[in-house]
Amino acid sequence: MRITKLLLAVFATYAVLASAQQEDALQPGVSGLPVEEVDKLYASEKHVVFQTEVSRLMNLIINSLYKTREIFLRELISNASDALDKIRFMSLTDSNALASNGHFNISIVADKPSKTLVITDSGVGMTAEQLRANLGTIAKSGTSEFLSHLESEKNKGEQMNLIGQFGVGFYSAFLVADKVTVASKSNDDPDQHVWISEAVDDFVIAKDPRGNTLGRGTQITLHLKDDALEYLEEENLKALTKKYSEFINFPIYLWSTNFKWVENKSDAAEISEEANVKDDTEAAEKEPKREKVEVKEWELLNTQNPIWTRDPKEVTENEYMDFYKTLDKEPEAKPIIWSHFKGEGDVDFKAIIYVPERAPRNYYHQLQDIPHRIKLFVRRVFITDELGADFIPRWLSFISAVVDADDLPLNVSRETLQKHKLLNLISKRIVKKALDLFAHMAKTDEEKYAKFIREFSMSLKLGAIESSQYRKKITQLLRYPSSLEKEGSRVSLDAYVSRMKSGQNSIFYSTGTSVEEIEQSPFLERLLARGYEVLYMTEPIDEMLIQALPGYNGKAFANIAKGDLKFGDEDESEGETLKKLNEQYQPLTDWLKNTLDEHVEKVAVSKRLTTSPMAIVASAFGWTGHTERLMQAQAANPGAKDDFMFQMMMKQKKNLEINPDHPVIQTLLSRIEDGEIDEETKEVVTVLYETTAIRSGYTLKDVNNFTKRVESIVRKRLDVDLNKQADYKVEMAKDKTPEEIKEDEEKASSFADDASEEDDLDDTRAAHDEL
Ligand SMILES: *[C@@H]1O[C@H](CO)[C@@H](O)[C@H](O)[C@H]1NC(C)=O
Ligand SMILES: *[C@@H]1O[C@H](CO)[C@@H](O)[C@H](O)[C@H]1NC(C)=O
Ligand SMILES: *[C@@H]1O[C@H](CO)[C@@H](O)[C@H](O)[C@H]1NC(C)=O
Ligand SMILES: *[C@@H]1O[C@H](CO)[C@@H](O)[C@H](O)[C@H]1NC(C)=O
Ligand SMILES: CC(=O)N[C@H]1CO[C@H](CO)[C@@H](O)[C@@H]1O
Repeated sequence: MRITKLLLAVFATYAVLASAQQEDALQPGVSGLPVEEVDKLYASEKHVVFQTEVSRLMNLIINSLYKTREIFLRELISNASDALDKIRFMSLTDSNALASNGHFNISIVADKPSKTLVITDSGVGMTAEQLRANLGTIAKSGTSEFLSHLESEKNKGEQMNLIGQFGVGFYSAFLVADKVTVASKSNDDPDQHVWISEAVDDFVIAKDPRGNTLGRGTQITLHLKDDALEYLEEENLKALTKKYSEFINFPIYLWSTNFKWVENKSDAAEISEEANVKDDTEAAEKEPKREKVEVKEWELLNTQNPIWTRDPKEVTENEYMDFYKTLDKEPEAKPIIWSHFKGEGDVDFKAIIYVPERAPRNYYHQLQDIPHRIKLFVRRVFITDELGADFIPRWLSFISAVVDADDLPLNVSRETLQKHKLLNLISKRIVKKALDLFAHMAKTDEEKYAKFIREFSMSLKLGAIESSQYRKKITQLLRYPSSLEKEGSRVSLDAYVSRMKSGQNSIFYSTGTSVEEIEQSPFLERLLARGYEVLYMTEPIDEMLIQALPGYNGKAFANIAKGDLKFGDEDESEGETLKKLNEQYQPLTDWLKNTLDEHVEKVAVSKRLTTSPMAIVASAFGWTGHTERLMQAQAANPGAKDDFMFQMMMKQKKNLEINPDHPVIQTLLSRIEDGEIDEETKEVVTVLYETTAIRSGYTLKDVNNFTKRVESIVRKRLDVDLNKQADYKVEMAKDKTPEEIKEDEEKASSFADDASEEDDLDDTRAAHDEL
């Protein structure tokens, strides 16, 4: 009992001493402007109103991110890290840049008595003008649209993601603080200034009454809300830093309390002085040898041994996954595979490249200006993350990577750097490595690879089109569903070629919007019946890809809906047979050509069909039904449909093929031979042609006439007079009564009132917040 009491007394003494000691030991640069001074300035200085967008943004952040408010620390640390990156980059060409402050660090001090959390960096700092511009306005164009989008967004995850991408994370400080003070000193401003705000409406900027305490850098003091005092606890700060900021490249220090065991030897007095602790209780008599002493000191929170410089064998899977989060801005994104490697030889570098599990949001809509996720370092100094499409071709822009080059000069500008030949070499290595990584995945993990293909086959196809250099390698990576393996995208061109039949010289493929649609196509009939495999191409980009590919391993691609179909095993007798059939059916083909002259260029006996009476085939250079529909969809822009090529291709007549084994065709032939052709036969044949067009993937140019013809056939079949019209009676609708007119007008004006009332509401809400 007595001992406990004594211990308590001892601890109380420690606590008092420790807090006294904290003030003593803290360097002047890392404690915030005292609260009284802040209040004095805030009361006396002129208030500047925020740009409307900033107020809106702050409201949005405060109202929507409450549940994840701990991210404020990540945002402030990453802002500090950016500022450090900037000054380090500047110092490469300006040796004086560091004279004002030679440190590169981020420090965090939690001060419980004043309820403040102080985050200081020795980064580039801001001038008074920059404070005003950076923390009072949002310079990016399109801010209003961006905000409207965010405000209408229901998904909180997406909001954070977008806010992070917009570089406005600083304002998340107001999630936990009701007042924020930013002191900053830039090399370009003789004075250190403070920016103070209580969010939403306005801020003040004033000369820092302390003078220049930072040397250079920025110090953010959060005056924490009463419900956010948990962020003063060291354990919480450590855990958050570990969770979100482990891979920051600069040391992050926390002013923290640690216990040390001190040996009480003969010269005890000296030790006690060192530990700044006096202990003259009786407890010391009972345990004279060792004692626990509380000390305040800087504790390093991150290892900043960059993960890419470490031996891959010593990096855990979790570390790779966590590091990925620093590259990819999507909050939920995960990598599906990665490669950590070293480039050696003509250029030395270390890199980690990651393939994301999913394509980034809207990836295929903004391929032109997709933000690249490649960070370039030179000997661990961050240089840029804006390398652009010169570095990683746009078809590969879905990968994230960190690259640290050994031999690049540090003192060149970012612009000249982009054209540097060593960077070119690195770029080539990265592309090659990425392709190897995909190939490795294909070989070792079929399931993973299928997932990858589902997300990125469009990118690979784009790559095969755009990059002649890697075309062969990329083509090997492609996968298609086929008549033999419909599920998923399984069949590689290599597998297809290995399964080809004797004499087969072409890779047969068919295009359509889905596997189901293609399977209905008449073109497949004989090929499948004879056991040939057909690739099913369902992505619009496939058509372009085939045009870019000369073939694969000496085999040409053959669209089964186009031109002459050659199986490859035809012998002379077959040619003879076909010739004879064509002669035999000439009366019918001539007659069909005449009857369908408007649509048809050529009519011939088909080699493709087994069960359908006829099919419409595009000429070798014409558009298949599927292509035609794609082109029509693409020609949605005004004017595009008047394009000469488009018009010409759309008007191009088709080839009609008939099935000599089909009873309808045989009957038609004998009727013609017997001279038994009448108008009705013509009508029926026209309808047959039109349904064939639909099955062959074409759209009808004249749906009206088609329905009329069908109705006429139905009438004949049912014995209904062709000229008899429907007998109907209708009553004319009456005009609106004056009462109805009035009612509608009232509705219209009250609708307008609603809208203005909403605006009023917004204003009152803002006014309320002001109080
Ligand atoms: C961090 O940098 C500041 C200068 O901004 C310096 O005073 C301080 O000693 C540094 N902290 C550590 C732990 O090195
Ligand atoms: C060390 O021990 C001596 C005697 O045992 C005691 O007088 C002294 O106060 C102790 N010093 C500390 C720091 O505890
Ligand atoms: C960069 O540094 C190298 C040597 O370190 C020097 O030869 C070169 O002139 C410098 N270039 C610039 C643009 O300062
Ligand atoms: C529709 O049919 C009528 C009569 O058969 C014909 O005159 C007309 O040209 C057809 N319209 C089109 C667009 O083909
Ligand atoms: C140095 C630095 O990157 N500062 C940024 C911190 O955050 C504000 C607001 O988000 C930016 O405007 C600054 O540029």
